[in-house]
Amino acid sequence: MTRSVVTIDRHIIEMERRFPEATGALSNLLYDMALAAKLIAREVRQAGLVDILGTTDKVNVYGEQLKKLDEYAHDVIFRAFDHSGVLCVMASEEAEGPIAIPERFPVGKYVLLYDPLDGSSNIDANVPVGTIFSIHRKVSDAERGTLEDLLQPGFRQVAAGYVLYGAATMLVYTTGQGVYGFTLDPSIGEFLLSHPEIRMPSPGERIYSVNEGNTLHWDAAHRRLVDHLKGLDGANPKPFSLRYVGSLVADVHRTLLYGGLFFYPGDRKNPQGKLRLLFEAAPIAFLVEQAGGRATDGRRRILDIEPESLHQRTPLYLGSPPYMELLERVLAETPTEAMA
Ligand code: P6P
Repeated sequence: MTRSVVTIDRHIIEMERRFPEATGALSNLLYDMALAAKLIAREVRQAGLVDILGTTDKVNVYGEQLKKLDEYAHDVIFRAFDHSGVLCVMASEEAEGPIAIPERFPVGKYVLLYDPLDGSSNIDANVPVGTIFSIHRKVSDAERGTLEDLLQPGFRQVAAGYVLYGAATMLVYTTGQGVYGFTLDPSIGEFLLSHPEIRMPSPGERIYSVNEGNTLHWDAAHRRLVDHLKGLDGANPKPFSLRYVGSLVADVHRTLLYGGLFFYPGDRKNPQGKLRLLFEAAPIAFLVEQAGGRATDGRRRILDIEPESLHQRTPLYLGSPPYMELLERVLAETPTEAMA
């Protein structure tokens, strides 16, 4: 007897049926994200074969060279949603301000924030990259969404997820009812349910994931934390292994499946760290908490942070609860010098 094949479409319909009041609008958003993911996956897979690698002459709001695939992914997602009638406004990590829904299209009650191709600086080396998305409900009174609808704390998200363009293309999402993972079967062009109810192992594997190249800029507490994790302080009989891809979605996906710790702290050079709150940390934190893990900025739950600006950055620490407690204990034990 072959196991029933659950496509993402069937899964979304079955999840929607659990909520009689559902209008199907959120389901439509998830369908459209799956379509955008397939289009981006096709280009990422072929990137080495056609001249879509390399860079454009443009830079994004962070001054980072915009790669052709970044631009392509940004446009694919915009076009997948601009006519949907489900969104009132969008925002992209690659665009400075709110992205209005074109006047010729109707608007809806949802808000989409997305990082079209996170980790794209790794593309030329065929390192996994990802798309990250975050969905909120409209909260402003304006007919077409505004910045107020975009600057919402993470606990108000109605859905979040990522697409990992790795050895396989996976779409992982949550609507607050657990975390579900789908693997793209390119032979039929369908995302098939491969990871029902992802739960982060706790404590999970003794893995820590951080860019130690920034050690020079860390305070004493973070240097001591990593020394402890490596067993250099003589207080950890079972040293952790270091795994760091340098592509957030890949590092987070591993941590969701294996457990461990990932952190990108603030330092003297960048007191708020490198990762963006709205486009990366908040959607990732929703997934991590839904899978039984924890995600903080070192002091607060990521999902509780009230955003002040669209592209603000935040330190990010995430992992299984026991390892997060270990991290917090060691950081608290060492008096921290001022970051500046
Ligand atoms: P670093 C990729 O550029 C990214 O935004 C995330 O995907 C990744 O976690 C981080 O930056 C890596 O930064 O400084 O370690 O290269």
